[in-house]
Amino acid sequence: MGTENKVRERVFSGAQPTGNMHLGNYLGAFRNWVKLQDSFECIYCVVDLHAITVFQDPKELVDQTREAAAAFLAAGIDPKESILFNQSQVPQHSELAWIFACVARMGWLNRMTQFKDKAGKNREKASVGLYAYPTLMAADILLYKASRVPVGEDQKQHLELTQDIARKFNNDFGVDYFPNVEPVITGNATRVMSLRDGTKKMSKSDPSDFSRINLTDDREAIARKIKKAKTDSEPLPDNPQALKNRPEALNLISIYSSLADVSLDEVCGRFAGLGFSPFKEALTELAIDRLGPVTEEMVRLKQDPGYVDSILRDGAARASEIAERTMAEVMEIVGLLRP
Ligand code: AQP
Repeated sequence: MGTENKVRERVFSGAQPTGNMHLGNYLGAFRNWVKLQDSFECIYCVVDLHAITVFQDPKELVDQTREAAAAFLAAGIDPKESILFNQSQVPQHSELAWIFACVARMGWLNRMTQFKDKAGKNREKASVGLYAYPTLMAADILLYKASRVPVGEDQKQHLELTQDIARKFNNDFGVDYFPNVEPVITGNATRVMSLRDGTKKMSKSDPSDFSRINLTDDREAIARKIKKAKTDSEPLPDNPQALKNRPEALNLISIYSSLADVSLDEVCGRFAGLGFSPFKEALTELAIDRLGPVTEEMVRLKQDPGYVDSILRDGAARASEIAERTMAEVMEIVGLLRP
């Protein structure tokens, strides 16, 4: 069914083209996005303007943008069903972000933990864009008046800020214009952790390639990384509660549970009392089985940039129709003259 026939709630989500898409993006985001296509009008965006809040090599950024779009497609996003585009092709994202920068309060942004994590001790040297990132994210979502946003656990705070911005905008201007936005956080792997350190999020920007499984990794690479994944010396427990102080074990068991679509209890039941070696073998087999079709499609799409570009161009044209309408209405509400 085409998007024009759906009178359903709208879903928006995005991912930054900042490097290799990984298992965390797949389990925490893409796989859930695919499921939502049947029930909602979905808009999925490669958020390249977010990516440049940290310096990106221009030549690499172009390739990374195509690669991110390829990851969406390989995971099962259907570009006929959903709108798939890259953010910078629709300039209204930046326009609305400015208006939201004037609505959001400094105190709200000062509380954002992702900025503190990413800026680290070098806060004075971080870009203004990195600080204002959540106002652009609010614009991405509200430009399409999306009411559901599927994300990993890490984005929850930014979504709360989006809700605050929508409420304040409606309040300040005495309108009931932007909808309430609900985060959709599902699955057993809402926060996939690094394979080298179970207390750190699996991330594209981690300098160690062994910390993550990339969606471009072949079977050998997947097997090597799981084999080398950090564990502890205890056998696997018979219940998930016993994993409380064992972050690496919890991470691997959560990954298994998510890939196999079974509960943590069931995974513990299957492997209770065994060492990590047989568990890792089973996890490797499962990961290769589930990720194989995705990684093969990624490789195929990487060889066809013209096709990926045409999908992004078409998606941007469809997104622009909605974005132009919203922006015209917002400018009228705010009192910005357009003779
Ligand atoms: N480790 C993760 N576990 C579960 N979900 C995750 N997501 C990202 N990492 C994990 C979810 O994937 C979507 C796209 O995220 P993103 O790539 O735009 O931003 P990010 O969260 O900043 O990802 P990275 O890998 O950590 O990128 P860098 O290193 O560039 O900052 C989001 O829904 C996110 O929740």
